[in-house]
Amino acid sequence: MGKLDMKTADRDDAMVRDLVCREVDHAPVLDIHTHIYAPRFGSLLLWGVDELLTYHYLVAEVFRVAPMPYDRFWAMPKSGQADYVWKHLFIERSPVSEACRGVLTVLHELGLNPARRDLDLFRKYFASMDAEAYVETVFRAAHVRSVVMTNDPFDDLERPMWDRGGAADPRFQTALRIDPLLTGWPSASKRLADWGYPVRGDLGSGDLDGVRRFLNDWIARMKPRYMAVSLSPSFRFPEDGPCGRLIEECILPVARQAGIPFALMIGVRRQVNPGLRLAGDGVGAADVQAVSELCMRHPDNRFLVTMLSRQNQHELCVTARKLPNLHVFGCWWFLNNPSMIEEMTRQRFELLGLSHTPQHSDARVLDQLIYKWSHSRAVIAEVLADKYVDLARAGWQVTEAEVRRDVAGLFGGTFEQFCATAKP
Ligand code: HDL
Ligand code: ZN
Repeated sequence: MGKLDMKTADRDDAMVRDLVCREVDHAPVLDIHTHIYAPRFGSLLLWGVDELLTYHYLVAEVFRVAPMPYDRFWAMPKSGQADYVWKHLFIERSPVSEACRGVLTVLHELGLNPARRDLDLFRKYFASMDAEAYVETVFRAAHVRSVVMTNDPFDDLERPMWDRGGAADPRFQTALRIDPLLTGWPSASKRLADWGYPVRGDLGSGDLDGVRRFLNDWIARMKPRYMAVSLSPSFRFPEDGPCGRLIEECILPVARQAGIPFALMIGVRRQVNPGLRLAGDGVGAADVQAVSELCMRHPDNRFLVTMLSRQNQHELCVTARKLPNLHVFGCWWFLNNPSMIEEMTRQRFELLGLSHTPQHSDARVLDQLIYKWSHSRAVIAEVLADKYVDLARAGWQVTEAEVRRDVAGLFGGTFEQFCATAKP
């Protein structure tokens, strides 16, 4: 390419990059997996700087630099735990980890000056907030149009809140989470029996009917976008134990009839270190062949899949190329870091084009939407711009409307189209 052409090409590249950053930065996103609750769920909705500082990612990190007896930490009030994290991870050493940087991004984007390092001053700001108004503030700052919650009928705190009913809020969509059913059938079957379902635990036809009724009752109640489960690296399919049987005989027929996808989040080693509680889970490489078998054998079901091990990502993308009923999503948990988001998003654009959902926040604390989306948008914009620049090198200039269309798809539109194809 001649010198002049190069200069023109460089200028055009810069224009594309600016356009993509603008569109990605402000695109309203549907966050398809979070642990945030609508305000009507009361104390289940976590927000504010003490909740941010005691996020389980930071708990794991503070024990690395300032170990203490676990029970002594957990006996502290939330503010005491937050003080401990702030001291050891922010004041006594620079907060360079992704979870630490996230706290600073939230404070900064809310207009508080993190450099003041004055935790009590930050607390005053949050103390002045009302939950409903603050939801609006955070959704606006994060450009989030709606989140999908994680709604668990086996959660003793959440279940009674469904008895109270309450108006659905389109900003907070639901997902029916059923881990205990698939990963702890013996005790789950006892709970179903306590709740009045004719379940004996023998997985006979009566049990399978009872489980299908349980699922349908909660689908009618919650109107979930999808049913979800997180599974260990040892997940295999087909498998003639409770997990495989319940998926085959209950989850999939009910999901098909309800017209909703089944979401599998695979690769978590639960409670590697129980002393850390929520922070004690780990990761392991799982078997992508199980995903392939599941999707191949059930072409009329729709599957959303994210895997926790970096090791599984390429094989999952190749598997998705073979299976149109498989939608890959997110850089989950230990993969939700700039270096991993970049690697995974590049790989997905190269192997899947735009037919995937690059990110979900997994936010547990409302305010985290601000940092988790700000940090991810920066990386997704850079990778997407690179792809458009590659296209320009091949003589294909994308238009502003095409960029906006593509970004809307990546930020929830493609997920919604995929869910619509699940409808019977
Ligand atoms: O199982 C899950 O949905 C995970 O996301 C866990 O909730 C985990 O504790 C988490 O919050 N990861 O980000
Ligand atoms: Zn999660």
